[in-house]
Amino acid sequence: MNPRTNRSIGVIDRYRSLLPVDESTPVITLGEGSTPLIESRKLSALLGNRCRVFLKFEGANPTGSFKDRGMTVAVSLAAQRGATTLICASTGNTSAAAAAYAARSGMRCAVLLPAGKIALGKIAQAFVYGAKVIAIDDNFDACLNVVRELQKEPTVAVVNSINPDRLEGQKTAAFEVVDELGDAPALHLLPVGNAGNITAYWKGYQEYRQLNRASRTPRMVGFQAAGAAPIFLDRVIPAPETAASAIRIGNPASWGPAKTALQESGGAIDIVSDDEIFAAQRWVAANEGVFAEPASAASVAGFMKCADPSRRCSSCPMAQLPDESSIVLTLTGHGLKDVASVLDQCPAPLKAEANKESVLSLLS
Ligand code: AN7
Repeated sequence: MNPRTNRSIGVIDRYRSLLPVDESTPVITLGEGSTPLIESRKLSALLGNRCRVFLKFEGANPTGSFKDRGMTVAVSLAAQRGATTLICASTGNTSAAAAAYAARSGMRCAVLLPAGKIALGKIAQAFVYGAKVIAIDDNFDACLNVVRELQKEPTVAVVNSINPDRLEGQKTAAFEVVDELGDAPALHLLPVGNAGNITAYWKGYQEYRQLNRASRTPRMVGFQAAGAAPIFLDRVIPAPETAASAIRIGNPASWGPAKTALQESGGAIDIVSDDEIFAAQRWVAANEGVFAEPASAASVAGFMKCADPSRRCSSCPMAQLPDESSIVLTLTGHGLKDVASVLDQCPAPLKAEANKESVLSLLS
């Protein structure tokens, strides 16, 4: 494996020749990318140790999610083109990243959020980074429709993933996986909301294959929350519902490209229930020390489903894996973004007196 690149370098400087930037692009970065790829022997054990399983922990990005990779590219290019205001619709993480990179660049930022449906950490980020926070009494899909109408406004840059610069930045996560493993994995699992990230990873893997930096491309496997599963069900979901608020999306922006990625890669899309998501979130925190937000845990929940012959579907890509294969799961965002959803399920802490005996009696 290659040693990781210096973390203070952002993805534009790490992968400049593969990104749509030039010498005059002002690089607006927070040192995003180069996130940990953590081997999980306990997940490998669920497959009888036939394969090696890795967690790409995107919660380690500067604003706590993978969105920073796309935002550094989108905001740098928006600045180069003379934009003065950034705007996005968001289930939370895009708005946090947009607000931070706007602050860094000196641009203004407005974020359209579905009222009452954003994890508190993400709202706090948008406020503290200085964005104008606009709550819309409707769901994310409605917010995105408003943003689409604002696309033609002069000096405004839309930084949702309908902006192709976002996906260019996000594809760098696939580059990092190959650089670290020495080749592409056999399978790549990730949660799917707007389907931009699965599209971006697929683009990155294909580009590395064409450059001969990888000998193959992985099968892409996406997981949607059961109550917000438009791609799995192949129809728009007008009122999507899931406690994994980041992926509460009924009409994904990158639906078409994601279907292409699934087909071309020989991959699959499946669903996981909210109960499976929260169980997986606790499992990966308690067993591997990695705290990911609920939406991110959809990839762990999905892995667990596919690792279980009694629960996976007949065409599951995990059923046909050669021994020694590598499997990568992206954990898209940090668990600290949404502590309320965890605290809801926490028991009260144990109580002890302020002395050794009292504490020891609780440890036996
Ligand atoms: C943690 O922030 O759509 O399939 O507005 O925050 O590329 O949409 C977030 C999505 C997965 C889904 N995990 O990725 C937004 C937003 C986390 C996320 C997804 C999101 P896409």
